[in-house]
Amino acid sequence: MLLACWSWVCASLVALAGGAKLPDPEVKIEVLHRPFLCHRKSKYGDILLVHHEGFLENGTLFHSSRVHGDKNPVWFTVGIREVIRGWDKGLQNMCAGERRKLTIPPSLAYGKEGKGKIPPDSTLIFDIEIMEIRNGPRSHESFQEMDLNDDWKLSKEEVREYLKKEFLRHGYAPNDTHHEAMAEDIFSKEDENKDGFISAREFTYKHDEL
Ligand SMILES: [Ca+2]
Ligand SMILES: [Ca+2]
Repeated sequence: MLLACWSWVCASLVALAGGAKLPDPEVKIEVLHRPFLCHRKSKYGDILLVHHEGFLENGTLFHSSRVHGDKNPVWFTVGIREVIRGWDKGLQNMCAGERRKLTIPPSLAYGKEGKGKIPPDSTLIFDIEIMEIRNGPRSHESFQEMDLNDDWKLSKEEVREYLKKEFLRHGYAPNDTHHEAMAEDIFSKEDENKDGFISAREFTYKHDEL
């Protein structure tokens, strides 16, 4: 399981690495199953739990989360390039229980290099099912949860409390020294005007427009 704060830090790093942009090719999205009940839809910054099968264009299966590894679905944050860009683009606006087929051009997947079993310049086809959707570290809900005194800004104390809670929630022992260092790191990136607080605007600012 990913810790929310790691994704948060990761998002800032990705933003720094970002460069000039060309118009993007599209992901082809086909809905295979849409559940009758849909309480909320996935959006930028959400954490998704998914099962997935990946195929090459010739039909070769190169990965299945149901068959390979520990056979568990995987968690990731959508929209921050923690995964290939084709997933970031193709898995928004989805309900829990929904299944989609995504056809992803190489430039939104592993590009000219390829990776492992994936040859260079491969178009990839994924069958993806969302098992669960959770609020990501960038959501309005997360901000409110972190802002303990409701003053619309986060102090270092509040960020440390949040990190402690996240650690416990994921079954790790809290570690004050570690949280202190993480809070420092987060503030050095997120507190843009260096006033010692992360404002709601600083928090929800999208580093990477899709
Ligand atoms: Ca506060
Ligand atoms: Ca600030």
